[in-house]
Amino acid sequence: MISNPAVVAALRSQRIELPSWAFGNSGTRFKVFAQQGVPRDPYEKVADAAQVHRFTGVAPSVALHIPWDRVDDYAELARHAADLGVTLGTINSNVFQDDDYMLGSVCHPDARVRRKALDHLLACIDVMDATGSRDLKLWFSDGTNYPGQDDIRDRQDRLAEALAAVHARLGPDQRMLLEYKFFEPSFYTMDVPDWGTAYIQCVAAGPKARVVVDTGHHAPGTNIEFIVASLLRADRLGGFDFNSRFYADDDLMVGSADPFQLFRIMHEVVQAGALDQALGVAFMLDQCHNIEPKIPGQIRSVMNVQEATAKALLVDAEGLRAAQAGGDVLGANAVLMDAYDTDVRPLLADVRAGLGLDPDPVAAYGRSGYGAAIATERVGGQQAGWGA
Ligand code: LRH
Ligand code: MN
Repeated sequence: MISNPAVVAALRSQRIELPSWAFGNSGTRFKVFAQQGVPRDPYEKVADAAQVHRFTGVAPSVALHIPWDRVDDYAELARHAADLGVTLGTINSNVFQDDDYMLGSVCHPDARVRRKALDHLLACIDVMDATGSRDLKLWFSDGTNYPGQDDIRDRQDRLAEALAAVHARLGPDQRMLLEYKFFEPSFYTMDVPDWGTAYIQCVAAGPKARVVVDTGHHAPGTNIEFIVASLLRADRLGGFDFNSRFYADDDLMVGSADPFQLFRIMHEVVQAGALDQALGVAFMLDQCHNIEPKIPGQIRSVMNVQEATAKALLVDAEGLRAAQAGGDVLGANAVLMDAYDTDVRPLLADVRAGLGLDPDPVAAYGRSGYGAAIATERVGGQQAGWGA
């Protein structure tokens, strides 16, 4: 298959941001399994993320989570990252792990608690100033568990107040990305449960506010690509938290549970020209490798996004438009399925060869010995996890 130069170029310039927390221990309420060689601090997390970029060539930035990635000197951490050929990316706030937030953070009935939560969000912007990050990602566990527990509209007013204060604090080139989730840890209402609520709150907050689509945060059967197309049309898609799931927010490797869904999502992205970084859509992974080795898991995940993107780039856009315009239902569907059914692995091997990389990143990482080295070197200390 002759690789189309424009497709190859688009794939070579793809940028997928990695989550620092994917390199730490993670699990469920039943058990968090510790793994050998897991990082003990943000410096080691960044070093592991740099390995993913080393073998894929398309993952040059690492998102941080505060306070999980708190350090004394963020500029020094940014220099450490630069020495390893990567940058520090999106800053994630965390107002979901403090006893004060039992009834919510920015939506809490008590103004003192809301102030505490807002102060954390503003402190995360100070971190962005130090790391040079563009985006602040806001996910709120806020919600209620029982009908009547609190007033739904009052909580929306409280949320809007906090988002307005965050928006006002942002620098000229900084943005805030609001992430929604339909349930968990709250089980009756989540204060940002869906894209509509996130969109309403972003429009109210201001032009620097955009919506994040976490692919694990929808009710089963939700047509996520419809949401993506709608947010792109409204110029309010800030980015993705990519992962996949069979049931709930499983945070499994993107594309592993439903590669066809990932393809349909990337089809909407490509059709809208949103692979172009100029449109400001951030492609981030948000995953937990509870039982599988973490660095190879991230490498495989990046490859899954590349494969879905490559297939989306191979869609015969003209043929599709013609079939759609002609009401040719089967013809239009066939155009899409032809692209989806294309084996793009040779194309991606070309892309990697052009970047001076091994066509098989997972095997190349295995041969590098890095995994074995960190397993022996990283003894003692406190392994990183979902705790500060
Ligand atoms: C919430 C979420 C959010 C992060 C957390 C690690 O489920 O998707 O994006 O802050 O996971
Ligand atoms: Mn997420």
